[in-house]
Amino acid sequence: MKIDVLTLFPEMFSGPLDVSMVARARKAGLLDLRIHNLRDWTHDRHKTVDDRPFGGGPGMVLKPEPIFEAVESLAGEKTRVVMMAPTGRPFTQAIARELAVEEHLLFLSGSYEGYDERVREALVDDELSIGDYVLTNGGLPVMVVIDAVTRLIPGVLVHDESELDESFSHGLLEYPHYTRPAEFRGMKVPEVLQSGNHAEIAKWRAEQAKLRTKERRPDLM
Ligand code: JCQ
Repeated sequence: MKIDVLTLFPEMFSGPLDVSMVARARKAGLLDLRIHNLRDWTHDRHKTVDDRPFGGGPGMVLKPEPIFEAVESLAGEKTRVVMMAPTGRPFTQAIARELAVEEHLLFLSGSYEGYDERVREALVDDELSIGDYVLTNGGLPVMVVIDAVTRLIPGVLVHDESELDESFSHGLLEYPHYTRPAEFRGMKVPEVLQSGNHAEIAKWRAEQAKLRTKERRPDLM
């Protein structure tokens, strides 16, 4: 898969995408990830990317020209253009699965008061939100989506069962996990997990997942 990111803060992207599974996917050639500075598509001395809003009011708006030029130079026939913004539709595991089968994604990472509306109208296929809060720019949301999508690219996840097992894949929160020691500072691992009875263990885990979901995320049930 190829992923391009268009941002005003390319420095933000070194670190999170250079470690763990995303780094491995890149090194294995399963993910070709490129970060681009929007200012590279400006033509004036000051590399201007924003301007005052028509109609007045506070804040600045990202002007359309550099974004149109950037998207036209980076996007092809098969590109899905994704914009991150609090006004987008909520990003979910189902959307991550959808994006993971695309050939080419191009992310627009917004900032200030956002984009000139004509960018949305003419260029954007998907506007996504990672939650109901406002960040200073779309860098972190873009990295969240890239992380969630990368682990679903065929060949990236080595334990292919873990995706099936995990929270949200079956619509419930995950059951509790334990490892050794069987007793730690007086806190004991549930007896059933040490019983070796796989049917009982599966039953206990299913119950726990349901209980947890009912308690913490009734909206998922
Ligand atoms: C994404 N939840 C919050 C901030 C404007 C495109 O316009 C803007 C984008 C941002 C960054 O994204 C978020 C966000 N999901 O704040 C302001």
